[in-house]
Amino acid sequence: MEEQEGTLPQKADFSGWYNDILWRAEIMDVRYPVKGLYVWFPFGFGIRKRVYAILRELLDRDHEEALFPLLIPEHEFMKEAEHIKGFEDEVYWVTHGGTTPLDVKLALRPTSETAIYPMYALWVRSHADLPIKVYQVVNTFRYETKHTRPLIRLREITSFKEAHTVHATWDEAESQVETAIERYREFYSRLNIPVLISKRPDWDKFPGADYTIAVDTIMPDGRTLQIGTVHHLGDHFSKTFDIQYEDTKGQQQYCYQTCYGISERSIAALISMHGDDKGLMLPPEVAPVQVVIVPVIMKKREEEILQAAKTLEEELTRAGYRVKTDNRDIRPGAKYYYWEMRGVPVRLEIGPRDLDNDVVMSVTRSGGKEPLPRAEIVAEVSRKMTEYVSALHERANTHIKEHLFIVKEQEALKERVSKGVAAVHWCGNRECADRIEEISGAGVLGTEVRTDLIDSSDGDCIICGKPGSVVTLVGISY
Ligand code: A5A
Ligand code: ZN
Repeated sequence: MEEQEGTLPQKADFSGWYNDILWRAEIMDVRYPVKGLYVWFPFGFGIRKRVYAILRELLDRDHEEALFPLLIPEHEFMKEAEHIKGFEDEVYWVTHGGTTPLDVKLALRPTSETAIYPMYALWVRSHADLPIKVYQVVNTFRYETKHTRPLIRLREITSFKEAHTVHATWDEAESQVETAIERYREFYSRLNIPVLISKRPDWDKFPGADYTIAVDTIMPDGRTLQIGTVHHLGDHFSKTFDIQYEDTKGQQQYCYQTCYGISERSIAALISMHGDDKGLMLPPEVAPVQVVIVPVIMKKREEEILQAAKTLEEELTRAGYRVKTDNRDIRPGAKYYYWEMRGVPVRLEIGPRDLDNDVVMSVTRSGGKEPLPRAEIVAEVSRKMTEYVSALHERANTHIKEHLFIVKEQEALKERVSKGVAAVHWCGNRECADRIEEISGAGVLGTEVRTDLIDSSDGDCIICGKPGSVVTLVGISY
């Protein structure tokens, strides 16, 4: 890799920090010559692989993974009116095979409802075929016109996990929505990313859905990032694509459906939530390297030190850790900098004095230096990992608490949303929402907020004063 010049901007300058850390920590190479398309470096892909292993693990409990084609014929894509309206400006079309114009234009999937549901119409025959719970992890294409950003707003989403379920009744689909929300909550809890879950206002729901529940987090600069959505599709698509089952009485019935998705925005949130001025801080579960060993060489005892490092590496590897010994011929300081940037949870230094004392010096990425007895290194590293995960958890929760404000006065709204998310009372009327957005310069994110961070009892609408209004999140989104 190239020699790295300069230093990482402070995290307080979030946008500078974010752009810089992507190449300094070797996550994404942004130099690919098409706007909105980026390259995963091997190190970044190692993180992605582990994050998506968690997602797969959670879904594989009761879903099945499948794979549908990238290309969607125009006539299928154009079937569901709301869905078309929502996506037509964002679709890439394949119009030629070589120099020959195609008879049927083909859309690059912006999402796969119209690829999957014609097949579901063939798969579903009777009530015995239900429910269907299938997911895939694929690339999708959206011609985004808002400012594109690596991992956040892509034109090729490379890591689109979409689940599509089919049920006999509206209620069963609703209960699947709840299951999906719980899975997403669990996923983000494994990554130590606190989330705000709420119901999107009607005008902001997924095109073709009955309703949409969104998962948001708050980025370091106070803006929100939507990192997952769960949609109740009702019977809109089953009527369009003719997905029917024969019930126990021999009657044909339309199915009810849900879909839910997560993209590499989950990785953007991971990087942003936990990183600091020195670089990444990765939860051990997704860190490509969990322990780095840095031998601090003194010429006279070089062999002895390297041998000790090797034994250490073997022992920790046997215990199941992903360990790397950095034997490069560069200054220890440069090695510390390098691995701190890449978010390695625990660093072990071993030099002549440590050998004499039968210890290893440990430095935890969240702070703290401590000599560990050589003989109990596996148990001691495990203790360090636990400490580190608690520190990540603590820092992330503090961040959310410090960026979530209960706002009762219109006058305070604009200032509050410049720093984070405002929780206000809103009566549900569009005019009041418009007014909230006008005053604040932010968006109404959602209602029916599922969090214990704030009191969610009803109150007076911040605009019209109507009593019994629901708590609503307002924020500036990415
Ligand atoms: N079929 C459903 C699941 C769907 O497409 N939902 S969605 O449009 O809301 O997308 C799912 C998730 O993908 C969003 O919640 C968001 O986190 C992510 N996403 C959407 N557009 C994206 C883009 N251009 N770049 C990166 N992630 C994106
Ligand atoms: Zn109102």
